[in-house]
Amino acid sequence: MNTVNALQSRFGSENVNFYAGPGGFTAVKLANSYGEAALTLYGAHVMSYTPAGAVPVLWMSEKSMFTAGDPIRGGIPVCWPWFGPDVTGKFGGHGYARVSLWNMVSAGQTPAGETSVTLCLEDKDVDAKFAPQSFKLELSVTLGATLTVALKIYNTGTEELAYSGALHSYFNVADSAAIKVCGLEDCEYSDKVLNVEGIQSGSIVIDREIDRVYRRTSGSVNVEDPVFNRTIRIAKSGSTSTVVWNPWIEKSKKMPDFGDEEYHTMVCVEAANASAAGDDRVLAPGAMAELRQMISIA
Ligand code: TA6
Repeated sequence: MNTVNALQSRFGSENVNFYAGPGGFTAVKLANSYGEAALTLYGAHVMSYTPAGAVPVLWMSEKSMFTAGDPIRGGIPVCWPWFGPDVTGKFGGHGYARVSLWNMVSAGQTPAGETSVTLCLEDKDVDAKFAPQSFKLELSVTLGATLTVALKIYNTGTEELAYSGALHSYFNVADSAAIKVCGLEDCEYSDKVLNVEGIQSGSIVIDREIDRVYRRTSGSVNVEDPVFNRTIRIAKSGSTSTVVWNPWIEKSKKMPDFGDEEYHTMVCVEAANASAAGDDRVLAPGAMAELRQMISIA
């Protein structure tokens, strides 16, 4: 039972409060001395993250949909078991995890005063049309000096489980044309806009549509925002591919759930297991893998 009252009585505390979120999906707000974050059980989707005394770190489109079957535009979409288009062409991009209803597993406080929740999704919870293999996902969100989002993938079946995925994080910036995305210098990338391969020269500046999958990346990425006078630091583990995306002018106009001018205030930096970078995974029966992103500001 995923009702607000049932979950509040079982998992709620002064730091963990459930509420009727956007679209009527049950959501949960985490709050402590470090700041606030909120996620909806729909897609186990982190919708917001605001460190204490700071400007929100995650971005959410004012035109995002919150309807069953449609992805949320902003926050941290959990893309799994495929990142990018569905190879069969039968389903939408970026997998079914982000359009499925997850279940609460646990909530609690760490001795350091961090607040953590864990949600899960299993093959039995997924619409049969996707014909999911046996799997279990657990998404843990920990609000502390860093927001840590960890996706554990368990192969609960007897066959190998092949997948790709991403934590498709949308970051809030004052002016995307003024930021620098640093940390991917000299990395090879596939440019999905120009359909070329390249090597990153210097930091990334946003002056056009950018949709790049960077390969053999393991370090952190910094989004330097001179207008908000801050740097968003994005570290990761369990990934060797990083995606950077801004739709810019024309693509923004083509997306109904994305305001025509909203490209000015966002950039996606994604911890991925992207097949375009050879970073898709195969999990042996009984094995577990984790994809993790750690977000902080300085
Ligand atoms: O991560 C970048 C990307 O793959 C872009 O190609 C763009 O399609 C974006 O994801 C958004 O995808 P969505 O299916 O959420 O509209």
